[in-house]
Amino acid sequence: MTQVQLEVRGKVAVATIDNPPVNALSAAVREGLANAIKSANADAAVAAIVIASAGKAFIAGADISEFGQPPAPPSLPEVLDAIENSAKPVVAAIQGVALGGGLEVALACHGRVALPAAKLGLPEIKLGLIPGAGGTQRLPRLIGAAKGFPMMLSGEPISAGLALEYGLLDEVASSDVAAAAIRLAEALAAEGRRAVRSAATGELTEADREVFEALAKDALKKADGMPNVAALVEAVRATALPFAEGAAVERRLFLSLVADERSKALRHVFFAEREVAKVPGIGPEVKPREIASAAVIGAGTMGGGIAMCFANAGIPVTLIETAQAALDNGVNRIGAIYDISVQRGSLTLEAKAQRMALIKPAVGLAAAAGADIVVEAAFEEMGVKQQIFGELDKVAKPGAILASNTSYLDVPTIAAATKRPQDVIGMHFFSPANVMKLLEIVRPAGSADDAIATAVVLGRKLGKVPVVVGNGFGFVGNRMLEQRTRAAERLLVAGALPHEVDAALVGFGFKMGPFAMADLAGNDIGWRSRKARGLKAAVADAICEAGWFGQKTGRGYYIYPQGARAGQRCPEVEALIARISAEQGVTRRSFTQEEILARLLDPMVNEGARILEAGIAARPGDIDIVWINGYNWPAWRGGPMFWADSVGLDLIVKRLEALAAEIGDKALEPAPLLKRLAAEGKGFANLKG
Ligand code: T1G
Repeated sequence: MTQVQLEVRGKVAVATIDNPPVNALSAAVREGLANAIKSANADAAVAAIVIASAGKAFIAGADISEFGQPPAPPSLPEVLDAIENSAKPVVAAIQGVALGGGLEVALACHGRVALPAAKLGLPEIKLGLIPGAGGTQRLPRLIGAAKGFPMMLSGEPISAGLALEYGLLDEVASSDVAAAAIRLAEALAAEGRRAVRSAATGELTEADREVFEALAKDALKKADGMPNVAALVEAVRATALPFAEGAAVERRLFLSLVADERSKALRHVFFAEREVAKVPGIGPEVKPREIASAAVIGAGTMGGGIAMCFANAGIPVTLIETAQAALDNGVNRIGAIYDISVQRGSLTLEAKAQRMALIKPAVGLAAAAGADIVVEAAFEEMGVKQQIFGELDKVAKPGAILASNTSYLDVPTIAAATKRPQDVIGMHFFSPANVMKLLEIVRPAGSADDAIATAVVLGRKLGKVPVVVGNGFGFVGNRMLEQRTRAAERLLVAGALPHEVDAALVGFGFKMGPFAMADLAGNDIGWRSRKARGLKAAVADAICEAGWFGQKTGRGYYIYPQGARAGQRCPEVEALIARISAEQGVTRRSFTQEEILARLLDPMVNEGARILEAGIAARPGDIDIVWINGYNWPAWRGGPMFWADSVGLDLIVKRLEALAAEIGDKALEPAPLLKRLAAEGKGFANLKG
């Protein structure tokens, strides 16, 4: 079935794109559009043409899944040239989104009409690209670079109203956008004109160029090494050339970015973020439960942050503590956090008041009685959690979902404290809960499918990226983080210093390295957890035994003079590390940044393979999404499993085998799945969820 239907209404040929779900510009759509323009121009009864769409979007852009495939003709620029050079005027009828190539189609038209709710944008920058079908040439020529460049740099869509104001639209139609477009097309034909304002021939004024150059200078400073920002500047500058030459500059830059590893990683993340919403075994027939109210147990840092998530989403939430003083502290902390947003101008005082009004403080679990979902965020100790869930079982209403925010404890053991294990799940938020996007939804065997479906829908409503994970120590993120933490400790004993280890990860693209992160979070947290599990870490334990808990004590792995945020190297810590190496009979040696990176990340990838073997994560992409949204793995590196594929699993297997032999730790040997994929010359990408 062709994806572009052509019908003649009066003297106007209407080409309707129909390529569910979002009318991406597949090869069939491009061909259908080219044929529609050609046959409409050949039809003497036709005076003008309208490009319309079926479904919820005008056009969501080029078909991202086609990138990296051999190009299928006609190319999008060829189709757009056919539209622009059509002897008969072509008008775009825009409903829903006109994004990327979709807006570029509209820009090649001779007129543009949209519904009030339409959104128009060029988001290519978010995929590590730039517009590749004339957008960098036509948009500035139509609305100026002072407005066009920021639109392409942010990648954010604008409303139909603003687009009209900019001159990007000729009309906003209150309803029936196709009829309005037909009227405009007929008017252009009757006047013998082809374009309201042609996007290809508009010239930028000198003043406009000056504004653009200032914006470009600022953008280049903040580019963070991403090549597409410089490419965007170069392409927009090329609007000073004749259109065809400028378009050639844009195409060259675009094609080089399509081949860039960073863009490939961002395109992988685009699809992985959508795949993660598909939970194996839970289809659209599983209806989520209604969540009209919530309760949070525990008003500490996590509980308060979780309560804020509900309030921010407009869901009334009862915040419960065991004593009034702790409750007051929790509520005051929430108010103070909102005040920071008010001071920054990202929240109005009125909005703060509305959100605070949605948070109902209460002492005692009985206050959870009416809630549709209860999230427990109490002390990370199994006995405490079992006591709370046993109580909740008595007070919570039938059908309420009982979720624990535990970061690594066994959820079925918690569920066993109730008579309703099917309603008990994990909802692992990441600190600060009101900021971090990741939400691990722990799906223990025996949990009800609709409870999980509810948590996924609710997670998205709370503005999170929900990832359903299996029950198992540390679930996905913390289980892999533990591998990196152990690896970092081993590196210190073997000869590296904290700042060298941290520099390797910061150089890779993380915001902070493991030791700066530990100092920020508090070294005593890991110390308490290790003691509870009978684990040892010579350097980390010695740091804590000295009371060097990190920023909160003015020193940890680093020294923080006068509470400075950036730590300085600490000679006492480095002497302590050298002493521990000697005690362990280790002859210290230096490590390159590449060696440090491999020793930190390979064991994480290995643990990811074990997580996949155990079915704790459904897909490698889910693990990537966990690390990007929960631990600031740089999105343009694609996540740990994508990165492993880009390194080559055979090389990772070799490095792990050598490391395991050097350390004498069999746990570091490559997981069977990793060895199998490497032996088959495959990557994690070959595993389909
Ligand atoms: N290509 C291929 N598939 C796409 C797609 C696209 N551009 N956009 C969405 N999908 C799929 C998506 O994977 C999902 O699939 C389904 O559609 C619904 O998406 C030459 C080079 C349009 C706002 O970056 O922002 O044009 O999971 O869950 O929440 O210069 O999708 O159902 O199988 O996101 O309603 C530029 C990307 C491309 C826009 C709809 N365009 N898309 O959001 O649904 S590059 C973009 C979106 C380009 C040109 C350049 C959103 C949406 P499945 P969804 P949604």
